Amino acid sequence: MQNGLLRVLHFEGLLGYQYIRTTHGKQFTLYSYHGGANGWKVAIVLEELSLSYETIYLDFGKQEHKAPEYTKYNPNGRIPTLIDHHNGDFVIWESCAIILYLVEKYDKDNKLYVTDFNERALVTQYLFFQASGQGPYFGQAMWFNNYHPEKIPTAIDRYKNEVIRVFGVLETILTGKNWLVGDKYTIADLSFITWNLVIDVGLLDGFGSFNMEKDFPLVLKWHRALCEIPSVKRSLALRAKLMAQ
Ligand SMILES: N[C@@H](CCC(=O)N[C@@H](CS)C(=O)NCC(=O)O)C(=O)O
Repeated sequence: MQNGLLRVLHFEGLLGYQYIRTTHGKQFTLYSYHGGANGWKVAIVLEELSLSYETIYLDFGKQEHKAPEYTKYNPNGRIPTLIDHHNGDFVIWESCAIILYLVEKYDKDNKLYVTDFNERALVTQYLFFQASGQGPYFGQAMWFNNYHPEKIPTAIDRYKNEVIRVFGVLETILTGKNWLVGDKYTIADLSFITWNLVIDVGLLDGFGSFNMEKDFPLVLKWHRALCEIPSVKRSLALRAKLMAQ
């Protein structure tokens, strides 16, 4: 198990962040939220690259992600944010930009990246697709289905249909291949994992004629294969543990 997963820190207040940031001795500080999808995307890549990091889980209930002590790093007031203490405390946010930064700077063997120029462009294409086409729509589907104070059937249907449409796009892309780009998994594949977890939370159960196994077998196979990667397994197990607390 890598460094970042060994310790889960609980803070009484934001002052603790500054303290831990300068004392934990790891290369990176990752600001995250245990229940969110996007912070785990970064944790998975840090784990895969065996980079040392300390995760600070913000308390959304206390609005810590909107407090100035955090928005001085990320003016968007969302997680994740990564600080690279080996690069002059360089601060970067937006999960796909973070994982691109990590592979470009630290993945010397291209374990999670590719060398060919066109293939790199395709990795970027899929990262944009994930960040603009998958994450926000899957997130809205979860929000309107599970958390919005009123039940608005048109909003629920709109976003559930979009989840199904995106699965359809991925099914087409994966036809005849195992991974999105080239012959191995890259950050492009890893970026989709945490939102694809909606497959197992019953979001689409009973919705129209939706049937994951029948309609999107390649997406399911791809997602299951990604979830079997040891670093992914570790991150998802920690996520499940923290969410159960
Ligand atoms: N496109 C951003 C999305 C970030 C995002 O929406 N993060 C969620 C948690 S997964 C968040 O911070 N939500 C709090 C809020 O919206 O106030 C990324 O990929 O980093």
